[in-house]
Amino acid sequence: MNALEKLNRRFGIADQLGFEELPGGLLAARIDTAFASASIALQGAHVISYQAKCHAPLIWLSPQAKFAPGKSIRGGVPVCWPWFGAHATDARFPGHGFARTAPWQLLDARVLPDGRLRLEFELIQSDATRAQWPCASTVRNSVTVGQELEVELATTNTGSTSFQLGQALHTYLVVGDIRRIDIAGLDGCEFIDKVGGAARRWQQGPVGFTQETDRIYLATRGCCAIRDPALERSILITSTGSRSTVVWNPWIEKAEKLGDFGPDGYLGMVCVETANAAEDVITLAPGATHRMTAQYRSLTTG
Ligand code: TA6
Repeated sequence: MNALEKLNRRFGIADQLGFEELPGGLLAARIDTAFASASIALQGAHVISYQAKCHAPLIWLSPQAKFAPGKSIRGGVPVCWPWFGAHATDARFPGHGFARTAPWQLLDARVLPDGRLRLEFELIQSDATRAQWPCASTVRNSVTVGQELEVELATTNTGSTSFQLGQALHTYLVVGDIRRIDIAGLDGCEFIDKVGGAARRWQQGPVGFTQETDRIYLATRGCCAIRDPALERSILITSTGSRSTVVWNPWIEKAEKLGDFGPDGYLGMVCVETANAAEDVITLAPGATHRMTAQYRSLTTG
């Protein structure tokens, strides 16, 4: 029996959960319930689609996303762990950590009493991961699919010394037209403007988009909303265990340079990332577990 057959036999749930092979030989969970549909690649425990019934797709995936073992997927909810951005000291290590391109195992899949479907994944540690991150730890990613999408990243320090943890749910969200949306909920927050030479600025009012935007908002409040007049909806994002919110759109030149956004791909997406980044990284004591959660709900406003 191959890996796909084993997954279907062990975790499949009739009419709600099955497993399939993606391009590049990656395996994915395919979810379809009365509330929503979703798919999650086992590599990176990476949510690659989510759409609530009677709503437009919520999670954006590039039409030119590449699927290959050990390669990051453009779109969805990449798990950035155990650091965010460039590695602090070693340029050989991948930006945003190794978790999103490493294999994860599915530990559990169940229908909750309220009908939501929850899958729990754990990163498979290896010599390769330990070479980059020698801290004794486990990390689990739980995805709950209902009328909203909930993702929880739980890190446990299984060692005897504290370590610093940087992380993000690097979530790509579908918007009708980036030029027409704004993001409420970050007013008054300080942010690091990565397009402006990492200058520190303060947000005044909603966040609008007229150019490449790459900001790490600090000491954020755990709730923001993407207001999207083109799709006549808002996306409400609430989070716990996160002190940073990253907002990113590559705009025209950066998207072309990255090469996997597709023609005008930048127009239909925005990243709003639930994170612990910059000075908001977490110091995790031996035996402690840190949980970071994000909930995404599509609200019709038309
Ligand atoms: O979260 C924003 C960011 O750090 C940008 O600076 C850009 O690098 C983006 O992540 C995408 O990174 P990736 O490694 O997925 O191409």
